This record gives sequence, C-alpha cells and structure tokens, in this order.
Amino acid sequence: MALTNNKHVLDWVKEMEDLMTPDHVIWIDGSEAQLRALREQAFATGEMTELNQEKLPGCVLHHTAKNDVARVEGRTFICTKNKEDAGNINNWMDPEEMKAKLIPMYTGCMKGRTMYVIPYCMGPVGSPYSKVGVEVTDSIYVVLNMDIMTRIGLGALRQLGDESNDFVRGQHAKADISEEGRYIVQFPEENAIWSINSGYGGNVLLGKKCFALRIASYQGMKEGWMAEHMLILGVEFPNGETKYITAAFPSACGKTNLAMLIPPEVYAKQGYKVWTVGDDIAWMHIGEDGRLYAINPENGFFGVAPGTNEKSNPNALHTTMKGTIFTNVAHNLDDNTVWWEGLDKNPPENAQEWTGVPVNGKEYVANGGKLAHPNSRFTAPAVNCPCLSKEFNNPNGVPVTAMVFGGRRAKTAPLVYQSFDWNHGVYVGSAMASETTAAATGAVGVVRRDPMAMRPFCGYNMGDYFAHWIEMGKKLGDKAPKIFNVNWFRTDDEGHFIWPGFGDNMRVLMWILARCEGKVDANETAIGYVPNAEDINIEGLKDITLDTVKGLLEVDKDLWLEDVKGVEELYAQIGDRVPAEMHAQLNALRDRLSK
Ligand code: GTP
Ligand code: SPV
Ligand code: MN
Repeated sequence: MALTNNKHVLDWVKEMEDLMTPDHVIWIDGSEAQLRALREQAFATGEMTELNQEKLPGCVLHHTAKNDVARVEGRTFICTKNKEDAGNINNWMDPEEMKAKLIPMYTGCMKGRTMYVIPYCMGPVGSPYSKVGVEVTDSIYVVLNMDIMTRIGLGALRQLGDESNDFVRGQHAKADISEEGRYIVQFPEENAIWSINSGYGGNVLLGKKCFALRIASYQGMKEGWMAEHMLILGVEFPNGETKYITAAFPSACGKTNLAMLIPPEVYAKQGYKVWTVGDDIAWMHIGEDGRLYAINPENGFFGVAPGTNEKSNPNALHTTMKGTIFTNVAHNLDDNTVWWEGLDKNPPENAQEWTGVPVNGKEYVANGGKLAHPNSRFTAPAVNCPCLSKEFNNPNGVPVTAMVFGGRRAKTAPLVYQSFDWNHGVYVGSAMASETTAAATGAVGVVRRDPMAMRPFCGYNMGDYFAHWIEMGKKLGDKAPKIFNVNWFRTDDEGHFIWPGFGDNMRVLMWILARCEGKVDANETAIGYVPNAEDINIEGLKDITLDTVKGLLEVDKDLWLEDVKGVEELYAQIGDRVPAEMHAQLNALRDRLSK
C-alpha cells in the first residue's frame, strides 16, 4: 500500500511500475517487522547468510557477483543538456539519448520480481539541510543497506510532505548484472538517478555517491552550499571544548580510520577525545553566525573491511559487531563469522573465499591471493559507534574550524602543511593526487589527479566546481575554515610507510588546531606553511625521531615542479572554465618554486 498522498511521488512510482512491470510493489515503511521479513526472505533464497547470532547479533553476509565488486567510473555518466555543464572530467551523454538507450533495458526488467519503494532522508529528519530521495529497486540487499545508511520510511515522507516535488528520483534495477549493460547515470538538472545491472554498494545505494555527492554537489552550487567527499570529526579538549575538522581523502585513503581515531596515550591521559560525526560525506552550509557548518547526510558507515582490526581501528571493528551487513568478506565456517586480510594473522582454513568457493589449502583462487576482496565492505549503523558524536543528529550541524585534503603520495607531499589563505587552499585541493585503490574498478596504485577527492563524484563541470569553492570563500570571509594538506603515506627506500598513521595522526591534527588558534609558528615555504619539526609531538612514538619528522616535512622542489606540470595538465583537461584565480595560484607556486 502506498504510504503517502504526495502526488508527485505516487505518479513517479506508477511510472516506474509501468516501465519495469514487477509482479509486486512493496512500500518500505522502515518498521522492524517489515525488515525482519525481508531478511528472512533473503536467507531463504541464499541472497544473504545469517551469521553467528551470539557473536555477531543481527549480522549477515552477502556476496556480489564476481564482476561487480566496486564503482565503475567508466560507466558512470553525468547527463546535462549541455556537455560543457558536465565538463571534460565526467562521462557525458545527451539526457534524451541516454534515456533512449536505457529505457529498453528497464522495460519489463522486474517481471517475476518485487519492486521495493524506499523513501529516504539524507540528513537528520527535521533538519533544514536534509533532503529526501525515493529509490525503487528489485534488491532486498539494497533495501537492507539503505535502512542502515539513511533514514528510511515514514520519517522521510514526513520530511518531504504531501505537496513537495523536491525529491531525488532513483531507479535501480539489477536486470541481469551484465557488465556491458551496467550504467550509473545522474541527471542533475532533473534530480534523477538511473542505475542498472549492478548490485554493488556505491552503484546501487543511490543515496550515497549518486545523490549525496553527484546530485547534491550540483544542488549546492545552485543553492550556495557544499557537498564534499569528507569525513567530519570533533577533537574534544580537556576543558570540554570541541573543535571540528573535515577532511577529503580519495576512496580507500583513510577517511573512516581518521574519523574514528583513538588518541595516543600522550593525549588520552590529558583528557583529549575524538568524536565521529561522519566518515565519508559532508554537506556544509553557512550558518547564521557566518561560519561554515557540516552535517553528515548518512546514518551508517559503508567502510572498507581489509585492514580494520583491534589495533588499527577498534572503534570501526566494534561498530560492525551487530546489525551489520558484510559484503565480499570471507566466511569462517568454524564459527560462522567473517574474516578479512588484516583482521588478525590467522586466516581460517575451514572457510569460504569472498566468492563463496571453499578454501582449499593456502592458495586462494579468487583474486590476487586474497581471502576477502580488497574492496570488501561492512555496512554498519552509526549508533553502534563507540565514539559517535553527540552532535550526530544536530539538525544545524557542527562548526568547521579546519578543512584537510590528503592522498596517497609516496614522495612529494609532506606530512602536513597549511595553505596561505582560502584561495590558495582551493588550489591545494584542486592539485590533490593519489595512488588509485580497489574502491573503483581499474588499475591500482597509479598516481592520478583527484581534485578534492571529488573526481568520480562531482556532478558538474570541475572548473565551475573550483569557482564555487572560491565563491564560498568570499562569502565566508575571515570566518572561513583554515585549509591544510596531509600525507600519511610517504614511503622509505624499501617502500614502507614512514609515518605510523592511524591513531598517531592525532599528532598532526593537534598541530593543525594549534595553527587555527594562532598558537604555533611555522616555516613559510614555497608550497605553504610547513611545521617546525619540533612542533609535531612524537612523545611515546617508537622508531620516530626528530630527524624522521624533518624528513617527512621535507619539500623537494624538483618533485614539486614536476607536480606543477601535472596540475597544468589537469587544468588543461578541465578546460576553459578553470577560474583565472586557479591559474594565478598555479603560476605563483611555480614562481616561488623556481626562485
Ligand atoms: P572510502 O570508504 O572508500 O571512501 O575509504 P576511506 O577513505 O574511508 O578509507 P579507510 O579509512 O577505509 O582506509 C582505507 C585503507 O587505508 C585501509 O586499508 C586502511 O588500513 C588504510 N589506512 C587508513 N589510514 C591509514 C594511515 O593513517 N596510514 C596507513 N598506512 N594506512 C591507512
Ligand atoms: C568510495 O568508493 O569512496 C566509497 C565506497 O565510499 S562507495 O559507496 O562504493 O562509493
Ligand atoms: Mn568514499
């Protein structure tokens, strides 16, 4: 039964039903009874496996198809009327042409299946900054994930109201999961998303990257706010005051880990604490006091499993202990639990690989010798997180003191530096580069430019996106957050990471916050303000000396001049909408480096 009187929603759902002709239509109200029935059904068909309910209450395991394990950037499109509005970084097709191509694929594709209608709210219900979407899908996996990742059901419909047409229409169909037929298409001018032939997270949980970044970034540009691929964390000082930091790192480059970090002993004993507001996406608006405020539009964490363990990220591990969906991890058959590389040093022998094949000896057949897929994930409710911020549901968000950019750079970028001012900070973000990871299909470990970690997620022309950042800085004036860049991933000659990372990244955050308060000096270099090595607290760190820190902070001008060339190439590729100010920043940096 339909759950709303909103005619715009009803008409569109009817249109979807007529197009895809499912045998049944079920509206998702978000009730536990309904979700329980769907879980039971998924167990019965084998779509999901119930895990050990004593050790992992409410947890389930799911395998995707082997050819469907990550985002597919080559098959992701931004369809605007004018090609220039999508820009050269995005794949583009004319909206009508795209629809003509996809409609035959959608036609009748839910015959024999059930279509679930999921109303969902991005952001806390009741927040003036929240936005509503409706996703139709033929996947129970999608319904159960959306329940964890967003606020689904009646609350979302309440947020929308009976009259409003302001919701994002998301149509997802598994079809036959064919790679050639896989399309992830955003129509930003129509608030619409079409996804077909995939069952993997980022391609099908349409509230996440498709809406909360691609569509929302476009809405933010039109409406004067920002949708960014950023975590949000709070550092609580011993006096009880909390400062908030947002940080953009590319996929699988450490957002979830930083957002949930556990302060090292030297800070913990003084009473410092870290609180998580978000681990992947920030929506930021200028508040009444003129400062920038961030909300997390999501309600859960879709985190990378490999590497998560009791030492690296105990908060994340704890968060996944109940009510969690595990995707493409290994199945430990001894006690019906899960395993992934880096969980501990004992891969189970009586187990199934992430593909479902039984483990046979020490050689894993599935993929690169790994028992779990490198992009295997957990979908875990935010409420499980031991360090969840009490501001998590604050409808007005949290005020942002500092913004941080970063990526995987084996050499060029120092551990941390500060931009000279906002526009230089926008340049620093635009110049981000990182080694690619398993979060998207394609080669891993190749350095590519990834402005603001938004290359795969910006729903419009990247040049206009830089202009929007500059514009936001003008509006914020001297209330703008300070902008920094970090790099946890410098390597030594043997290729080992030099900086310990994880919880110890707090040491760098403390320098950042001290800079924001004007409490610490820095070296003015060609690239920005670099710390004096003594100002990075290394108390209690084994193997890290003052000289190690000096090395991590070194700026090699030749490498940087090389890097400037990379940025020039990027700007040329983006084309003539790159603001003059960005070219001026680039030229000024080249001049400073050449001196
Ligand atoms: P997405 O969910 O794809 O957006 O990823 P993310 O940015 O949240 O990355 P996540 O925190 O899940 O980390 C990805 C990988 O980077 C994991 O394998 C981590 O173990 C590793 N990693 C995270 N932080 C650090 C760090 O400080 N140092 C090192 N060396 N590795 C890290
Ligand atoms: C990312 O790839 O940045 C993720 C996972 O956070 S996905 O939902 O697949 O985009
Ligand atoms: Mn992400």
